[in-house]
Amino acid sequence: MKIMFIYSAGDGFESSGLLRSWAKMQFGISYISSMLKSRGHNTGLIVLSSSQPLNERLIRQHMDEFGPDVVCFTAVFSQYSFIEKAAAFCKKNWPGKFYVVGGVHATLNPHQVINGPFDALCVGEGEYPVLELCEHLKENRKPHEIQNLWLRTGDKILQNGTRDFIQDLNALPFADRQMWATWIKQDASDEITLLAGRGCPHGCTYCSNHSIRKTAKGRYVRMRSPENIVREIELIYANYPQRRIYLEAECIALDKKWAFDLCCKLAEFNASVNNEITFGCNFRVSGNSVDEDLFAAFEKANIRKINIGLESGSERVRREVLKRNYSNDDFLRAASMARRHAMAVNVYNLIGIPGETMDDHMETVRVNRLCQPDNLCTSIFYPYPGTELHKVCLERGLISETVNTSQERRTAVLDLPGFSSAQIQKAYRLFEKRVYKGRFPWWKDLLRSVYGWMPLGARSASSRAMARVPVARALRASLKQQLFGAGKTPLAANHTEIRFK
Ligand code: B12
Ligand code: SF4
Repeated sequence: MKIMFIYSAGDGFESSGLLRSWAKMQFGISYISSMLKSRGHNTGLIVLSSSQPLNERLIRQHMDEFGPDVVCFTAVFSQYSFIEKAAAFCKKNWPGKFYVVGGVHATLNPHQVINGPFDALCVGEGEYPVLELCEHLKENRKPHEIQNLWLRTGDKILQNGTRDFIQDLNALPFADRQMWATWIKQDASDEITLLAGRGCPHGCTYCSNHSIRKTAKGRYVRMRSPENIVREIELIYANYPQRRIYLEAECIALDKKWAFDLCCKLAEFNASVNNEITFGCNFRVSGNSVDEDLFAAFEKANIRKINIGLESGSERVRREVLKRNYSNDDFLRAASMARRHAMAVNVYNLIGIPGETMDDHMETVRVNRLCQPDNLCTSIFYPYPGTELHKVCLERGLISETVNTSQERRTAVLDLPGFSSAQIQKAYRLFEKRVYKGRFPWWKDLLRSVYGWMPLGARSASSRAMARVPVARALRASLKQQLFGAGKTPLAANHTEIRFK
């Protein structure tokens, strides 16, 4: 069978229409595709930009050329309305195909999504359900009892139950990177992502994990074996020029024994090659994860970048609203430990959380000032349907049933009693400036402010335009270096030491 995947993203595109980096590759459909290929099916991919009008010409070209039997769509909440439009267009123009949708949004909101232009939707993991579906269709059997799939025939909807979460991730073929090759800009200095595990044991109220966990039975937090991960790294090493790999898992330290084993294997791998790989990963601060031995193991494994979520600097907001129970001191210890072990520290922050006040936000600024992250990843809180905080927002009348998805995480959608939407927007704009204030000469602060005022579209358009001119590109790189510092961090002795860039 021929299966076409259709993926969309709102940003991250070059002016050429290609995705800017391998980090933009989506794992879900890549795993489904490799499973299908391993059983002799043929797969294709179309990548669309949801911030542009639907590119009908591109869809026509690929649909006609490939001639799929099944078309698979994937969407997170904010991509769903665009994907629905794309599916309606396809269904109208190629009526004989079988249309399936999956991904986090369909998983958490199947009752809404089944009313879209699809023949089936998938709740949860799709590798085996799509494989079964294709086998049925290949044998001209009407798809019927396929666990995880909701099937629509006319007005009738058959809601099958879900199978257990896939327990042995090592049994899956590696994610299909080949399908993305013509859709992603090729750049040897880029970072390639690799999925090291699935699921998270924590219950942060703004994240979808606590809801996804309830959609099936079986162990939800699963890690691939270190040996299996290294086999994929070997393949990447042999087939791609990139020498930076991001180990995607909700947190690298969810299982400390596993993390130590993985670090040993990564160090062994690096000792066996001429050109070492540097790694990056996510780290969630929790009771026992801030461990000197573990960070020493990260250093030996050549982990050089760590993403840590602070989210809010207010311990009250973290504990009572976000269900993230650790102290600011734990967070700052983790950041300084990472620095001591030669890692660049990227810190994730949220602004405008329900229950947050301006004072709470200034706590977030204060903690970030103490930490002086190498990079700030800042978002305005956005309530994703299916999460606990989305329910809270509805109950408190902070949002209506429909939340505007344009400018997700960049535009304030809440107007809070102690933090108005205008204040949230301003806090977002000034965040970097506040965190790094006084650490730079005045003219760098001024440039940062100008940059902060520029709408995002203008920022990326100017960036893209500059990238096309070699002299401007060099200037931009030097300016970025001046403003944000180099990737590698001087090693701070402890968190009270503030790094002047
Ligand atoms: C890694 C990651 C990314 C990576 C890679 C994306 C990816 N999914 O591979 C990057 C950085 C690109 C990314 C970007 C974004 N992400 Co993200 N991401 C994740 C994370 C941490 C892991 C996803 C993952 O790889 N899981 C493992 C794979 C195997 O699972 P999967 O993708 O869900 O796919 C399986 C099933 O869903 C299903 N499936 C998926 N598609 C299809 C299609 C068909 C036809 C079928 C049958 C089945 C099926 O089968 C797959 C294989 O088992 C999740 C958290 C989570 N627990 O899901 C957030 C998460 C998915 N991201 C989220 C968001 C909001 C985003 C962004 C919008 C952020 C932003 N503003 O830029 C973008 C959207 C990108 C896009 N256009 O879709 C939210 C979605 C919330 C929601 N309810 O919609 C999540 C859940 C985190 C959260 N806040 O709770 N993300
Ligand atoms: S630790 Fe991260 S991935 Fe896990 S529930 Fe919290 S926000 Fe989600």
